[in-house]
Amino acid sequence: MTANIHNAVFVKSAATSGGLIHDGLPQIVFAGRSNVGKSSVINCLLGRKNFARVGQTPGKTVHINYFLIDGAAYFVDLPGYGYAKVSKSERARWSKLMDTYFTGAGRIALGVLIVDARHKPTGDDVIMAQWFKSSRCRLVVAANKADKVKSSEKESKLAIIRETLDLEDGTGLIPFSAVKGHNREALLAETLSAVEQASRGGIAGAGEGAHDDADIQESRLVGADGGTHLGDTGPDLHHVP
Ligand SMILES: Nc1nc2c(ncn2[C@@H]2O[C@H](COP(=O)(O)OP(=O)(O)OP(=O)(O)O)[C@@H](O)[C@H]2O)c(=O)[nH]1
Ligand SMILES: [Mg+2]
Repeated sequence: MTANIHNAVFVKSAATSGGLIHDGLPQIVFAGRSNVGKSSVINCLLGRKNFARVGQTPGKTVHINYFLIDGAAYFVDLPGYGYAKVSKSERARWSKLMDTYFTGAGRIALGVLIVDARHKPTGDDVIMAQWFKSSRCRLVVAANKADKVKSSEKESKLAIIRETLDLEDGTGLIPFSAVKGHNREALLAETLSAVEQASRGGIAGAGEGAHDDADIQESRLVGADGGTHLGDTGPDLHHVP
């Protein structure tokens, strides 16, 4: 049975690791830089306006927001990373939250990494892609704001994104526009198929306990305070060699 995408309800906003949901339902996780359009992509997929909140100001989504889709799966809107104007304590809070989310929380049925179609992915994007790969979940990359890229430049921009993120041949890279709805059907199909697969009990090696600890250790991030964190949302990320 395909989940009804129009039956979506906001469930909760988690500000601390204690608030994370681990109820066994599959989770579709949307990650990306601050202001890249994560909330807009969710709204676009759900066919709703301003359901997940969208802001002109980067850093609008500062908590992990959960939306329940037809009682069958969650869409998870992660706080954006890479926004400079964030206090150190706030950054540390985000880091801890993301670290807990990726290392132990929930069944990630599909990671949707959203990057900017116009630009080469940042170092933080590369690290986030590594984290999804380490989680062994299905991954799809949406190159959002494709409406701002000239058609003559689309292919070369996509090639740069694929190369920089070192995507496997089988990993989907979808040029997307949350504003125009461009390729909404393609991303939706990927999402619904991941939900179906997860509901049948096969999350393609992902989910709790399926992380490859060695891989994760390799790509662990450190925050500004030097502690080991995943997904420090600020600009002071370093890849631990
Ligand atoms: N042109 C264009 N603008 C977009 C697109 N998607 C989002 N935007 C704009 O980009 C800005 C940020 O969008 P959000 O959806 O709030 O981005 P976000 O990634 O959720 O941001 P944070 O919650 O701060 O991490 C808004 O002004 C959107 O209208 C798109 O496909 N094309
Ligand atoms: Mg947002």
